Amino acid sequence: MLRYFTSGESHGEGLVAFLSGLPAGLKVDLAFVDRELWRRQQGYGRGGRMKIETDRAHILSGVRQALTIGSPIAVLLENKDWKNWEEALPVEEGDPAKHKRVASPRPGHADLAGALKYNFSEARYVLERASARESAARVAIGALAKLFLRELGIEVLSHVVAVGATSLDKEVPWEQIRSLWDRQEILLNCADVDAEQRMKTEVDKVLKTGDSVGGIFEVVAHKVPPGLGTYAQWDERLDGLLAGAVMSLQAVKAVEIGAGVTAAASPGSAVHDEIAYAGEGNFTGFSRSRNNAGGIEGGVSNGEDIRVRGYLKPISTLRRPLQSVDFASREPVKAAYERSDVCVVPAAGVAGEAMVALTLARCALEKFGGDSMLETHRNFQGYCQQLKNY
Ligand code: EPS
Repeated sequence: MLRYFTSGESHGEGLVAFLSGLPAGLKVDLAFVDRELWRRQQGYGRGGRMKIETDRAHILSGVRQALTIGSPIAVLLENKDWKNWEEALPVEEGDPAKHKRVASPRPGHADLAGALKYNFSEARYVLERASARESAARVAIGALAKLFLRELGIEVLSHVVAVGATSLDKEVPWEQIRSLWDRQEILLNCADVDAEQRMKTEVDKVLKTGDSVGGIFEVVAHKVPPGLGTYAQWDERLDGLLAGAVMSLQAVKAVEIGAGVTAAASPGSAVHDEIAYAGEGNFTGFSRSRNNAGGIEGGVSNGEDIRVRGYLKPISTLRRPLQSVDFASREPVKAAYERSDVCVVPAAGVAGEAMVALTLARCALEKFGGDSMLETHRNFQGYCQQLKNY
């Protein structure tokens, strides 16, 4: 079974991610992992931190001679900014005068809820772990999940559908999403250049006013075979697993699969994807006229592209802060401000890809199993043959 978790503080020495359960014999392309980390750092509206950090995956265990060996994988991402924080966040007691308090909680951030929960007198430790910097660790292991899925012919990528009030109203075909990956400069990772310019204007507006902006990213998983996930038990449904995985990302407040949001207001005839039999196709001879289901019916992948959207609230650290309360005096004050981003929609999309890839890799391993890639391939090909013969 594929299991994963992360540790690390935003301004600590580094982030660590663990991934256990990948079969042995998977080729690990470190340049690919680092490019995924680079992609997460891009986008118009990111803050000064991204100029400090150049995230690189330092694999500590589980990979030898460029292949997985079936043992748990640990990945370290160093925080270059740590040198500026060693006295503020020491592991040992250190000098309390050098600790950096977060004196008033930011509305929308975890600050107040976290301080109450863990009984902290201020929000420094809450900020450190709740920060979206943690998503870099997920992207590192998500890249390994992507390498595994690629072996089965599955690819996972994202694009930006909306920034603030500017949105793209057409479905973007896979080939266009795929071509975004080749861009050497990432503005807002939108497939439509005109819409991307309008999205940039949305970011410029909030940059001027000291505000922040949210948006929507869409993750697309291409060539997923029918049959991942199941309706047999509530917690094994693929849509539920994907929704939970994407919702777990910092700042995501809603998740949509396929045309889920507009479908709620449409008649069934305008929503459901009619079925035809063409005799040949990706996995079977069945085909669909459209993909409003987002590649999942009854909690099971149906062979169409899987489409999952993450809706991001605007970043909650504001240069022109909202009203809050001082933790110590309980007097009304402005919320704390610390260097931050104003728009992270493209970056969140890359983190969304990681979560979708990890979820699909887990479901694929549950279905096909295998301790070595040879065994996984054999099982996968046997199933694909079964689908062809259906
Ligand atoms: C970061 C995400 C944001 C950044 C952070 C790096 O974190 P948060 O969710 O706390 O707003 O602001 O950088 C800093 C904390 C900083 O020192 O600038 C990321 O995605 O890497």
